[in-house]
Amino acid sequence: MAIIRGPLLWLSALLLCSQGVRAKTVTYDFNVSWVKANPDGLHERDVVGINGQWPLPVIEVDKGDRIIVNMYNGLNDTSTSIHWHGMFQNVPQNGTYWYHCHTDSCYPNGYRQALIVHDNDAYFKDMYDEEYTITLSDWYHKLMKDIMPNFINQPIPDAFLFNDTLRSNLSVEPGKTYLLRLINIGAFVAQYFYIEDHTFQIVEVDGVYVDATEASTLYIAVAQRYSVLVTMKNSTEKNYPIVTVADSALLDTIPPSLQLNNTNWLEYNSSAAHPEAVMKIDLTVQMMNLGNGAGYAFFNNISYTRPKVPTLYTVLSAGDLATDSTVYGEYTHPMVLGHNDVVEVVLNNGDSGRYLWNIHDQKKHTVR
Ligand SMILES: *[C@@H]1O[C@H](CO)[C@@H](O)[C@H](O)[C@H]1NC(C)=O
Ligand SMILES: *[C@@H]1O[C@H](CO)[C@@H](O)[C@H](O)[C@H]1NC(C)=O
Ligand SMILES: *[C@@H]1O[C@H](CO)[C@@H](O)[C@H](O)[C@H]1NC(C)=O
Ligand SMILES: *[C@@H]1O[C@H](CO)[C@@H](O)[C@H](O)[C@H]1NC(C)=O
Ligand SMILES: *[C@@H]1O[C@H](CO)[C@@H](O)[C@H](O)[C@H]1NC(C)=O
Ligand SMILES: *[C@@H]1O[C@H](CO)[C@@H](O)[C@H](O)[C@H]1NC(C)=O
Ligand SMILES: *[C@@H]1O[C@H](CO)[C@@H](O)[C@H](O)[C@H]1NC(C)=O
Ligand SMILES: *[C@@H]1O[C@H](CO)[C@@H](O)[C@H](O)[C@H]1NC(C)=O
Ligand SMILES: CC(=O)N[C@H]1CO[C@H](CO)[C@@H](O)[C@@H]1O
Repeated sequence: MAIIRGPLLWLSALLLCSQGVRAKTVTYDFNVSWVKANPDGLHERDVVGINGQWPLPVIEVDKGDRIIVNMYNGLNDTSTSIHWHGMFQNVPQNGTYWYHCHTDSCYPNGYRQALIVHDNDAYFKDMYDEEYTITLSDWYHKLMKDIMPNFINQPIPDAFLFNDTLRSNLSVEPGKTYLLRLINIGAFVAQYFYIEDHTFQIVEVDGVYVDATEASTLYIAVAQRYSVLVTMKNSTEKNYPIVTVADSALLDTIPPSLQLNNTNWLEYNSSAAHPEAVMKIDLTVQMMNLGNGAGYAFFNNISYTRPKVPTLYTVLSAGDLATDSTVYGEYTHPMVLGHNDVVEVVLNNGDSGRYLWNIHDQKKHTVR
């Protein structure tokens, strides 16, 4: 990491050295300056651009290459730097990394991007057809210099970006396998990542190859990277939501305008519908006896106790607290849903008996 103070200084950062015969030197000239961007469509702001552009360039090289970055600080008001996250420098490495500013909490001003070191020897090299790099991040409408002096706890983001935008389409072809390189380049919020009806194989974690491990959801903390292999379905009738869910446990308050769940799409067919992510509730029904010897019905191993005040009366009388699940009484285990939400309920009978299931006064659509 080097710090540039004078606006006329150029910095040369030598990143990797190699002994490899096919290795090459890749040179980038980065003029770092303020540019305008509005990645969430909600607010245009100053962001740190490179050569007048934002999103910033993804650095892509091959294992063993030497990277030389000449950086010019064209920011009119501040010092700056570049940090090569996860790179030891002078040691050949491969995999998924990122670069970011490391001066005065500056990187959430947009000065962060992926750095990919391709490896022809990777054990999964022949297991995919194409690759995509995708960044996740929490996004702020204010400049860091205006946020930093005013907060005691963590700041509350204004949006969550998917590759520096929202609602994007990853164009895919049926039957092909894609390597997705996922990087959380955010300031502090971890995010869940899943693709409806698709599982994947994790092959790299933070620049280290791992035995291919099947998973359906990832939890990606800030600065973490995962490479996953995803095989497409053979049919092109439907598009599938790629869902990111910000970990609300890390946020002190959640303003109603903050969209924690965001939908992007695996786009098999641009003319077909682009469905929104739906909330999924898995329920396993079982009958068991409790300590008093009596039989009870259980959902996911939790029995139900009738509340003192009937639930609908509480809904009508609780006002703003109606969406707070704790007001319905202990052991009633309510699930609070949003108005007009579409919810997928997966109902498993974990018992030897047969049971009917009724949802009072709701329209339901059985899919299977
Ligand atoms: C860097 O970019 C700024 C803003 O676009 C421009 O004014 C300046 O001349 C550039 N400087 C160099 C050395 O390229
Ligand atoms: C630096 O340039 C940005 C973008 O052009 C501008 O918004 C800001 O006011 C300038 N700051 C100073 C200290 O000149
Ligand atoms: C993500 O953004 C980077 C930078 O703009 C771009 O190079 C890359 O192709 C994007 N990834 C996808 C999947 O579109
Ligand atoms: C993805 O496709 C949908 C449906 O065509 C469209 O509404 C959306 O704007 C597209 N996203 C982007 C980033 O172009
Ligand atoms: C797609 O078709 C190929 C060839 O028939 C088959 O091997 C593969 O299992 C199918 N994939 C899926 C996800 O059904
Ligand atoms: C794409 O979707 C449209 C609209 O649902 C459908 O009519 C068309 O047959 C689909 N195309 C392919 C190649 O599956
Ligand atoms: C986000 O999605 C999760 C899981 O799908 C769900 O539990 C949660 O209620 C959703 N939250 C919002 C604000 O939509
Ligand atoms: C219920 O408890 C049993 C035994 O403790 C456990 O095997 C099972 O996974 C639990 N099921 C759910 C849905 O939590
Ligand atoms: C840091 C790291 O994961 N390096 C890997 C680079 O690639 C070779 C194989 O191609 C691995 O053996 C290294 O572990």
